[in-house]
Amino acid sequence: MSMATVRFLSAIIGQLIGRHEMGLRLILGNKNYSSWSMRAWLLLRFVDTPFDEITISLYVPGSRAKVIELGGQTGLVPVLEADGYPIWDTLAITEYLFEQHLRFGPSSALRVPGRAATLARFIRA
Ligand SMILES: N[C@@H](CCC(=O)N[C@@H](CS)C(=O)NCC(=O)O)C(=O)O
Repeated sequence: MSMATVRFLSAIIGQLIGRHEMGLRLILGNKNYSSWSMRAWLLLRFVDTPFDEITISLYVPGSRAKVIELGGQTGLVPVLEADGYPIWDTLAITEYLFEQHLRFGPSSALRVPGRAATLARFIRA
């Protein structure tokens, strides 16, 4: 059983027995080279919430396998592990942080017609 599976199962068991493992962990590449990593990191800094960082050396043998081992299903960074659950896409990370910190994000006028589409423009601009 992989470490990612163990973490996933222990998070579910923790929820079931009422032990809630809090915390955010961002798995990212070098911010100088990985703009996707930088975006997720900036969003986390922007919402002003504490998080741990794990930096992975990208584009070397085994780097994708390392990310997969840590829970990122595509092997790409960034991955945000939130309460034990890996969120492995920048847009999904953005949506999660938006749900947790409603003050962050585009103004309500910009949210229609589709929040995901709007957020996609917001982070990819
Ligand atoms: N759709 C992904 C794209 C992530 C992505 O392309 N990450 C690049 C770094 S900027 C990566 O992990 N590259 C490593 C590789 O290709 O092995 C997202 O939005 O997070």
